[in-house]
Amino acid sequence: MSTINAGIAMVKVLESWGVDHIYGIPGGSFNSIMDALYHEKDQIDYIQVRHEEVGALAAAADAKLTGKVGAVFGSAGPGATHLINGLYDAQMDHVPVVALLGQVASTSMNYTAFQELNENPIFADVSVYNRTVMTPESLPYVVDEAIKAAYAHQGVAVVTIPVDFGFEEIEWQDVSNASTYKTGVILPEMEDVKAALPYLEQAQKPVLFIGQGVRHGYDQIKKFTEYFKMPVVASVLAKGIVPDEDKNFLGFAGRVATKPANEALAEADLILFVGSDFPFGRTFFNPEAAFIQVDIDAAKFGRRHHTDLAILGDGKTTLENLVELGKERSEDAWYLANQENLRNWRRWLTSFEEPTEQSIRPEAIYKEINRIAERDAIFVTDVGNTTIHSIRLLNMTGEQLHTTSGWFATMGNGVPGGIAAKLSFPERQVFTLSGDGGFAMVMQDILTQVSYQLPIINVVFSNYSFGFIEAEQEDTEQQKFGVSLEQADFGKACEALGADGFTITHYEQLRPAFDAAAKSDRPVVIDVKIPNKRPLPVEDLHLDPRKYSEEEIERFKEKYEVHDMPVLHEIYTHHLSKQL
Ligand SMILES: Cc1ncc(C[n+]2csc(CCOP(=O)(O)OP(=O)(O)O)c2C)c(N)n1
Ligand SMILES: [Mg+2]
Repeated sequence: MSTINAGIAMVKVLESWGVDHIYGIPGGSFNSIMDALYHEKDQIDYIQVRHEEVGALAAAADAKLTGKVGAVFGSAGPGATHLINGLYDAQMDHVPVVALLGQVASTSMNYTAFQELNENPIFADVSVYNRTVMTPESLPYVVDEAIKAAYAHQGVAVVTIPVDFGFEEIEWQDVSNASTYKTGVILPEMEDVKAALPYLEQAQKPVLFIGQGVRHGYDQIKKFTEYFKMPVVASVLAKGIVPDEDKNFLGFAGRVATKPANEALAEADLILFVGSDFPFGRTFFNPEAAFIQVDIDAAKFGRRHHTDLAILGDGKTTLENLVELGKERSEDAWYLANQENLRNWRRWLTSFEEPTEQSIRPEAIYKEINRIAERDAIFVTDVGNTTIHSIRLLNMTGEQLHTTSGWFATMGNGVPGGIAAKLSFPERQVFTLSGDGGFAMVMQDILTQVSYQLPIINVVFSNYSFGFIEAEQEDTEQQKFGVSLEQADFGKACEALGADGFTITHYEQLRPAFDAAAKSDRPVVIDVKIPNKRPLPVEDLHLDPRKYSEEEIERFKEKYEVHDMPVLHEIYTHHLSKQL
């Protein structure tokens, strides 16, 4: 009988599932597994982060970008509880992550030992699998079960490991199920697909809404929108699936959103909602619209809008089937009006790219990012006004990837996501885009980028404010309170951490800094000082003469510098009159 160290046997299970790096910070309760990671260091990279939350957010980002299970650990007590934010991010964006937690030795457990936490209840809510290992022999088995559960339920699997078990010798057995693991797609029933056809025929103002469930489905989406002549809107997590230049891609709905998308959804008489759980449907979708929902998870049907027809099955296949079976629609006023509304919107955005005043607008910064971005670059955006800017202004090619903390929307996901992107895709160019609030939450991990020599371009948008929340305080007419931020020179600070640092206060400095970033083979931090101006609140546009007085409209236009952007209704009416 051959034997093996239980910790090493467990790490080999991780390897069998293709885990090639794991984030964490060691601690006394994790020493046996650290030793196992040392022995397996040629197969799996240990990535030392400077805060466990960064490790957990990075593991979640790995999973979002690759579809593969992300891995992270934390030592008993504080190391473990530091993981919580990243694990919730994985849970809420539905991606597989395995988290290993240190625990005091089995012989000390339940003696109220130093750093001993009852970890299972703490991690119960965030996880789809949550066990404390009970014997050294079961350690590899439990981790295999955990990873299977993480994949099967697209969620977080937590394994708590009493430190002594990792030091034991156990009988060698290959317990991994990685090589036989199977997933499948649920295909839609043809009857359900056929039931959708009359809706498509009768609709006058149809909109396709896609979520991350239609990832890699651009071919199907493009064919569908062009065949049925309808515009398409995406959830934020689906940014990048449809290239931003597509003539029918109206952008995003809600507050982190675009004008053409919100307007189309408010006016639509049919919404085909595919592979999404977009949470704000009841606010932004026309409540009267007919609604067809396509999803592989029946629990999501009807959650966001009354549903006339539910199609249980894969989104891409459903779109393909509809094109095969349905009648082509011809270009109509709705189709053309949405394209025109979109062109106006894009023209309006680009009108701010050139300097007209001394302060630097985000549009000018994104112009630089788009200029130096490689065809397959990866972008990770933090949470705040920067998310609004990224979804509006990143001009993605279709080969590029974008992610953020979509549902949990935790600040501080940018720098960790950048680390994950570069480790998972070392050959691809990586950007992180953060506000000054989000960046300061995790900026210590620029040190991680430095110590692993990860060339990541980190852009900080410094408006000296929790801008996104300041806008909310404005909306509710309360005092601005607790939202202004200390001014810091992040370029200089990060240079002191070992990165290439730039702090930009004038337009002329922008281009050289981005040129240098494009060439650098080291982590770069570009801190750009921007005015504390609120992005156009497309969730509450005061532009429609049917709803607002002329004075209200003028005041709104002046405040947000709106020009040459009639509302969709006006454009549509104009196209209708041309058709007659
Ligand atoms: C961890 C966390 N804390 C608080 C919030 C609430 N919140 C959402 S956006 C935001 C402000 C973000 O500020 P900053 O990073 O400077 O970006 P800005 O909006 O100024 O561009 C806050 C506090 C959050 N989403 N996550
Ligand atoms: Mg800010």
